[in-house]
Amino acid sequence: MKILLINPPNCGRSIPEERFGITSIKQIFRGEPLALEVLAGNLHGHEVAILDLKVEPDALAERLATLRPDLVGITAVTCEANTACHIAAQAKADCGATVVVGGIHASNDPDFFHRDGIDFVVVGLGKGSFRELVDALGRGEKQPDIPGVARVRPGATLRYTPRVFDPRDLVEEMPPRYDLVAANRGHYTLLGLPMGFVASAFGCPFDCNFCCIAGQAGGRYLACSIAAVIRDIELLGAVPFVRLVDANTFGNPEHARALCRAIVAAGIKKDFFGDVRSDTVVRHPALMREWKAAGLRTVVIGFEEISDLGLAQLNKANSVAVNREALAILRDIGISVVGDYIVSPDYDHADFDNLLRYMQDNPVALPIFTVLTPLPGTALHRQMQGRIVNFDLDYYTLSNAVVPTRLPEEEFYRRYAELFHLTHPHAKI
Ligand code: B12
Ligand code: SF4
Repeated sequence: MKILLINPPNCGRSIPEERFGITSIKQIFRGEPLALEVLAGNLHGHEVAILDLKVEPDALAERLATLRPDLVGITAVTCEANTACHIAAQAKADCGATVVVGGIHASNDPDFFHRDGIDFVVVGLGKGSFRELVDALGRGEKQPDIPGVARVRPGATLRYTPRVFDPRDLVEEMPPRYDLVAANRGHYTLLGLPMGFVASAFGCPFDCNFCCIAGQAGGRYLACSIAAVIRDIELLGAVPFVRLVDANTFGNPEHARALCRAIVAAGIKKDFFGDVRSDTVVRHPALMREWKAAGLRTVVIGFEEISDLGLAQLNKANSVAVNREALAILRDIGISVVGDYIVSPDYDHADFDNLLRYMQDNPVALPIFTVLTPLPGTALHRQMQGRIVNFDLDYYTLSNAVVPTRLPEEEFYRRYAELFHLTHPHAKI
């Protein structure tokens, strides 16, 4: 079968830019489409290509015309969901391909893709289930019943058997096909650094109400085997910086320690970036120190809130004191910190002032401010549903307010933009 896997172009719309001419908030990120490389790894025996529209935004029509794929697979985060539907429609119209959509939005809100132009929606980890689907289609099955795969039948309700994910869904013996995007490697930089992506775990054992990661592995936390992670790091070859893309790289501290030791034992000399919770840092400072020696350069921490009440409202299961202590530990070890903070649409001027003061007292190398967004499929979405006024998923970039702001909108976005101006000049990663 000829299979084309498609990464949508950079998309997402910006209210501050469109309504108030504030252009400084919207950021363009570009990194390799690891999900597609991972899926391709388990499609041996088929002719597989990856089209990364973030690198080649105008290549869709030409690539569909030259490859004439039998099957098109599209990945999408929430702000890419509308674009994924447009890509699906074009793939259908231009070459009648079977269209499959997967990724974090499909996993949390599969019903969104229950529409004409799409044939199947893959919910959660797809490396195993997508292969099963391809095999079933290859055998000529029209309505395969595969757990985790929903068949789209417009007019009927979207029905599927939820998949109970386990380590077999990682299909670890098949490495990601980094080679399929080798020509794009020069474009894959993050924070200006040439960066390769490696997955070392999926899902997260926590349950923060705004977070969509639970949908990735059906609420489970699955760590990849040490051997597979080492293999993937080595497959990246000369790329000097490696982002462990897991939502929670240190979710199993013993496993994380074993991985760190294996990196050292393998003689790997790279700079690593990974996500960690602040309470893990505080509970396991020795682990962080060991990782620093193995090359951990920067950690991304979701601090989210600057008060214990705010953290509790997000079900973060953490405290401001722990956040502060983690920063002190990491400063002492010499690991730099990218900190995520959530700005509520309910912020008034005093809240913005407090956040700015907090950032001065607790500086991080690179703060990232997002606007609290009820992502479809999350507990927060169920809580805030009645307040949502903007349902256009193009705006679900985490930098737009989709519920009314307490401050007049323009004032809200001017203060939001100011957070970046006043804190970013100190960035050093
Ligand atoms: C790497 C990354 C990026 C890279 C993306 C590289 C790319 N695809 O081009 C970059 C840096 C570019 C990026 C950008 C953004 N990102 Co991002 N990113 C991530 C991160 C850290 C890892 C994703 C990843 O590679 N995982 C590893 C792969 C193997 O796992 P996976 O994607 O889940 O894939 C599996 C399944 O989902 C499924 N699957 C996935 N796709 C498909 C497709 C098919 C056909 C099938 C069958 C199955 C399938 O099978 C895969 C293998 O089992 C996640 C957080 C996380 N830990 O997941 C955030 C995350 C996905 N990003 C997020 C966001 C918000 C963004 C931005 C909007 C940020 C911004 N404000 O601009 C932009 C969006 C880009 C745009 N269009 O403008 C959110 C998404 C929330 C949401 N519901 O939308 C996440 C979850 C972070 C978070 N916790 O909030 N991101
Ligand atoms: S925000 Fe972080 S800790 Fe909370 S559920 Fe998501 S990935 Fe886990």
